[in-house]
Amino acid sequence: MEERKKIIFSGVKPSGDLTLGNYLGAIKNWVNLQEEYDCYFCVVDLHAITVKQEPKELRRRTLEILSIYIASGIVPEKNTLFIQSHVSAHSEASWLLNCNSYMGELGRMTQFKDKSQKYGESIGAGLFTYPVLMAADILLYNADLVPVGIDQKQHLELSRDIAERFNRVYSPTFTVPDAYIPTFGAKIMDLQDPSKKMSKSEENPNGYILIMDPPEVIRKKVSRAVTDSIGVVNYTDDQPGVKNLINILSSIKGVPAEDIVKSYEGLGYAELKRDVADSIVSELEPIQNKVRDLMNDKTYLEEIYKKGADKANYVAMKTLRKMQKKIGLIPR
Ligand code: AQP
Repeated sequence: MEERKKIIFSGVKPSGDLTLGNYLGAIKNWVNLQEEYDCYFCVVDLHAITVKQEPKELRRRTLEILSIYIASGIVPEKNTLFIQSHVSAHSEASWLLNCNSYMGELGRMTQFKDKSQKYGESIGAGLFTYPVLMAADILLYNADLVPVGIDQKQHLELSRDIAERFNRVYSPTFTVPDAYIPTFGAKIMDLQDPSKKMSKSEENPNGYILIMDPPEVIRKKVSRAVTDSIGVVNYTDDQPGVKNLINILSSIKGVPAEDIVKSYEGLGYAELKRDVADSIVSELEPIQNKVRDLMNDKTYLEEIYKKGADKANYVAMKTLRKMQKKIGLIPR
């Protein structure tokens, strides 16, 4: 009998234009995993609306992210590519799991704590329950593995807790998922403030590189990246700006940081920045060209996301029905 392929679920939210952090921490790694796993790659638009979105921009970004997935090398025929809001089971399962989650565990999420500092009392309730929707996304497909950057590790651990609790209370229902954190590029930092992660909702555009930034903009942003006055290329926490540049290079080239450091003996930050900019441009330029082509072919994109939604819906509904039945809801 043919062994079942292990299942992967992952997604990116269209809350802003995607950064190099989203690419290196998530999408680039998916490309390598698609052969070995049965993959569900989702544009998680319901997560994006946890903060205010301009409707027209949200629509554009949703399709652009789908295009970025494909342009980065995710093959639509081999994987299930879909838009989260097209599969209503995500919202329904999220409610059922909300009723099995605790305020205390959600209040401990560092992303919520960080964001609540920014929004204060007017923070949206959706930002509080966001990790439960994320658990629903993952558990509906019985994902074995969830490739994410380090920033999402805590949310994934909560998904595991929620799955284990449901399994204990109502009998085994969900696969308990594992995080898959990439060896290189798991946390790309802000170019202007390397103590915080590169984020698409950051206000200072010099802090991030967008996947769709033109080459000259990429070069300018890298040349302005904050370093230090030490002047020697070292991979150490005392030089967080330089460490971040090495991490970017290491992630794009797939070479360990120590090897990169060795190759800069006797060289300075100018050479390092030049090489980092060159490597980002050569990695992103072909992707950008394909994205532009795909964005001009809305019929093709529609075909992909409709097919994806049909397939995802079938699997997700099966799990949702199981959940409803175990909880005691009467089947129609
Ligand atoms: N800086 C980063 N380095 C490595 N991985 C990262 N990811 C995000 N930023 C970095 C990974 O990208 C995937 C998708 O993330 P998301 O869009 O769902 O949410 P996020 O983690 O909250 O990303 P942002 O860019 O920081 O969005 P905003 O600013 O809107 O909150 C995840 O796997 C994440 O780990």
